[in-house]
Amino acid sequence: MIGGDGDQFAEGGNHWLHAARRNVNLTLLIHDNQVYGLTTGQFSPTTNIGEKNKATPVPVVEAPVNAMQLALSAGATFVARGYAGDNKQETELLVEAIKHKGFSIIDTMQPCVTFNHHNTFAWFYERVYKLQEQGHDMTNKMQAFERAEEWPLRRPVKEGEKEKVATGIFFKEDRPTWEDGTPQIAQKPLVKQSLENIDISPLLDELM
Ligand SMILES: Cc1ncc(C[n+]2csc(CCOP(=O)(O)OP(=O)(O)O)c2C)c(N)n1
Ligand SMILES: [Mg+2]
Repeated sequence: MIGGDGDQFAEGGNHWLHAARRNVNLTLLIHDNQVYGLTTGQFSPTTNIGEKNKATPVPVVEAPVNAMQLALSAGATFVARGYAGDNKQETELLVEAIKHKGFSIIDTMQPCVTFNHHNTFAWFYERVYKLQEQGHDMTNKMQAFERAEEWPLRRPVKEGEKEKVATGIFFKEDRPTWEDGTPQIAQKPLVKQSLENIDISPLLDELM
């Protein structure tokens, strides 16, 4: 499943939260360019405070969603942040997310070269670091929350301050998937299952 930051954190936000809670075995890839690109650059739920552009001339005052913390608290069992300027890492994350049994999410920071002239490739390049090179324990949910708290900021950036943007796998755990709990649809979906030879008379008798 793929979508933009507007799709996945605004209009479609409710859908994946429940897929994460249920630990449905699917992978959600978010192309996070921090704007509504298709509709010409309006600010989105992941736009940083203080941003402005042609479509949003007044600086953004709203705090952005914290995608990693949202996914962790919703119950996602594989939570990662990618950066489109690092193909090797992105490939590894995609492979691991798809291999993971359960709900996996990768929020990939993918600068919008047309409408976001602040969070550019160069901006990210100076701020990203790799969790997997810093001894991060991806089995520790509280540690994942702490790393996720670093960015995005919920306040304006201070003079001379340089954010730290963690990338890689924040969290991974195994827990039963939604499919594990619904073996009746393991072979084919309900809609494709035969309605022949189903006797509902005992049920009707019980209700009579
Ligand atoms: C339910 C709904 N609301 C609004 C729209 C209008 N709309 C189309 S694209 C878009 C912006 C999508 O932004 P994002 O998901 O960040 O994708 P991007 O264009 O940046 O890749 C919006 C609001 C829509 N298609 N559906
Ligand atoms: Mg977008």
